[in-house]
Amino acid sequence: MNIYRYEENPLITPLDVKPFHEGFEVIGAFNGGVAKYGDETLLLLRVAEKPIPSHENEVVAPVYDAENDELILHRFDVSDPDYDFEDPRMIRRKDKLEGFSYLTSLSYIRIARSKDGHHFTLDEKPFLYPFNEYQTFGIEDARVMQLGNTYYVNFSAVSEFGVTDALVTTTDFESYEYLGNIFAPENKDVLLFPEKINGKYYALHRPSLKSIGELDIWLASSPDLKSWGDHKHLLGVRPDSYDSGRVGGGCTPIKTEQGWLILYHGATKEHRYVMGAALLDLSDPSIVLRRTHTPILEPEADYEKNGFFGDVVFACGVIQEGDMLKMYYGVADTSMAGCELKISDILHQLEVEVK
Ligand code: MAN
Repeated sequence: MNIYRYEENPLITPLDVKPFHEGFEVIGAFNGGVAKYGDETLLLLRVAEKPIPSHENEVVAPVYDAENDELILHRFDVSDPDYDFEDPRMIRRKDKLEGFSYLTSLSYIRIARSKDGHHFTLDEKPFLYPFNEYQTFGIEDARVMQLGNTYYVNFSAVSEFGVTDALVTTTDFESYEYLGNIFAPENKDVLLFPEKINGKYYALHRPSLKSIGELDIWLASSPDLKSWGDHKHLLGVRPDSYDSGRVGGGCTPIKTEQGWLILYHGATKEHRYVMGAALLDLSDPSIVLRRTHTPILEPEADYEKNGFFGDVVFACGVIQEGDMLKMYYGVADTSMAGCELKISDILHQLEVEVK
């Protein structure tokens, strides 16, 4: 695969972002959804801010209190026998089998704007900051789908109730209208198709199963983008492959003459995240026509291999210019990078790798 990584990479790092909260540090500016708005490229960054502990044995969990509209800091001592502090991203109660009880940072969505797609200026304030009880641990990984002048922005809403997927619309990237939670917990990586297919809207989603099954991509349809049903299993993990551990949609599906092009992330059980591609039937997206057997993008550059959580490339959007895709992607759960690749090259890779 011919990939041109931008020379300015990483395009945005935590050092470029002034913390919104006093006494916090920015530890991540990554996994940004992408939109073309007027003559600008917008990245809807996930900014993760971590409270600076008051002493070295302290771990702090920031939690948004929806009732009083304020941020509360829960302070823990690393010697607390009830909790496990090993994973820097989270605090686990030891009597819980899986998952986490608190996160060590609060994420929200802040916009970076650019005229040339390479140099970005950060907004001073968040675009989406937690605003209800489903978002008390933060808002993560926004994706953008444009229908006419309206942009549909969906994101992971994280709270003690789980990770759900919520939807807002905006026409100006300043104000928004909330349409509610569109997928129940635990679900991530929801991608809305950019047009109706045979009278219905479609979405990719990734239920995060706990008892049986794998972390696979599903397809759902809807009459109105709010109520989703007719769920079908679409793309599963594959043993001994780059996507043996989990898969999840990355970019808004791209319409090509050969089918819907899906750019998704796949990870191994060891959490190495790469980008793969699949092609779905144009008039029935539940039919998978082809799928790559080797990644189209994998962590190679230093900024992709090293960071808060290394060995991760995680695309959340593209800007399409004819055959060319400008793909923006989170690197190492820390920063944002950009690259260019051709749709025709991806389709060719899908062709030669047919099973
Ligand atoms: C995982 C990681 C974290 C994220 C939580 C909640 O543990 O992706 O970065 O904050 O899930 O979504």
